[in-house]
Amino acid sequence: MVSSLSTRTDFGERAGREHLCQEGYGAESAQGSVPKPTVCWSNKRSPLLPAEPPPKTRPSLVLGRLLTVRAAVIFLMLVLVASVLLQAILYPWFMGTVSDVKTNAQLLKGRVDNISTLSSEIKRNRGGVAAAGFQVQMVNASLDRVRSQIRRLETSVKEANARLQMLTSSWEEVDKFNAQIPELKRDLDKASALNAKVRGLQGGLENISQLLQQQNDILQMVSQGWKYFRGNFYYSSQVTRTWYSAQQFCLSRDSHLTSVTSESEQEFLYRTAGGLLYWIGLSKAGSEGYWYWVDDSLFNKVQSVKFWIPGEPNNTGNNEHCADIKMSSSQSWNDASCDNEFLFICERPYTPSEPCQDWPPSSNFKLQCLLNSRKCGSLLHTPG
Ligand SMILES: [Ca+2]
Repeated sequence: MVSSLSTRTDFGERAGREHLCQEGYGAESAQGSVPKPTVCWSNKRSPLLPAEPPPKTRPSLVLGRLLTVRAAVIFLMLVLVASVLLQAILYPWFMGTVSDVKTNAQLLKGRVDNISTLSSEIKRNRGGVAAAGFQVQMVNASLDRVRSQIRRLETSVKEANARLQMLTSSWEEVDKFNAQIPELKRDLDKASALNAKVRGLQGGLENISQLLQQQNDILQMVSQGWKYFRGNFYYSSQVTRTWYSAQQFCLSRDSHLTSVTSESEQEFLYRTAGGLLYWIGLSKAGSEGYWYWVDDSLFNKVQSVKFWIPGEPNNTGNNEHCADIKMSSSQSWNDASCDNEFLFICERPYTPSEPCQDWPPSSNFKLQCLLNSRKCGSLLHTPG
């Protein structure tokens, strides 16, 4: 395609100037017009050039303007078509974009609403947060206390572990002792059996000791002139005394004039008297003259009837208030004047003396017994 070459020359407007310029137009192509250099020349007539004919300016100027208008119209049409095409193409895209913007705007509005709601909730929860902060402080304080307690517990656990180790070592020793327990138990059983035997022997020895002590007491009394009969000692005097004097003598020997409370004792006494007169501890008291035993034994009047000599007591001269053994018979009692001087029989019950601590008995056992025992001490007195 070959572009048209146009020349614009404006001589009237540049009248008076010393130079004229002509703008060139290159060939138009798809890439546009190619600029051409401007050619200028002076308006002064060169003396070398021939004389120029007068210019024909009117028809070329109209043609140029028509071309210019046509080009402008074409350009406007192109612009119009392009705008229509662009509008047809871009409008749906633009509407879709607007729709997207609206959607995004709604989403943003919803998020803003959510943020507002969250803000109000945050405001409402601010008080709760403060309370929660206070509670957190309380919890922290509690945690501090718990930590201190945990430290104390750890210390206690360490101490307990140390004690546990000590106990473990002690327990091993206990195990050793436990292993020895059966043997110790057998030894203990043997010791218990031996202890029982020893206790039996000790009881037998105590009985023997008591018998020996009793025999020793009896021998001591017998050696001093006393006779032993069924738990009582009896002393038959060698001199005569009145009834009261005889009682005083017996009292001085820790005894009384004898009482008679059984047939066997009656028989023992009259056999001891051998037919001689011996005061016994029977006397009368009170205005009625009731008989009584001077050692406070109970006087059995019924039983005693068979001990009197038949016809006695007769209270001769109303002066016989004391009793004596007169006959060597079961019926041997007679009442007589208390002022009479007769032999007399003292009686004292046997009470075991305190056992002597010196066991087994040594050579001076008797002497120690006599010195250490109240009972034995009384044996030092010998009836006269
Ligand atoms: Ca008489």
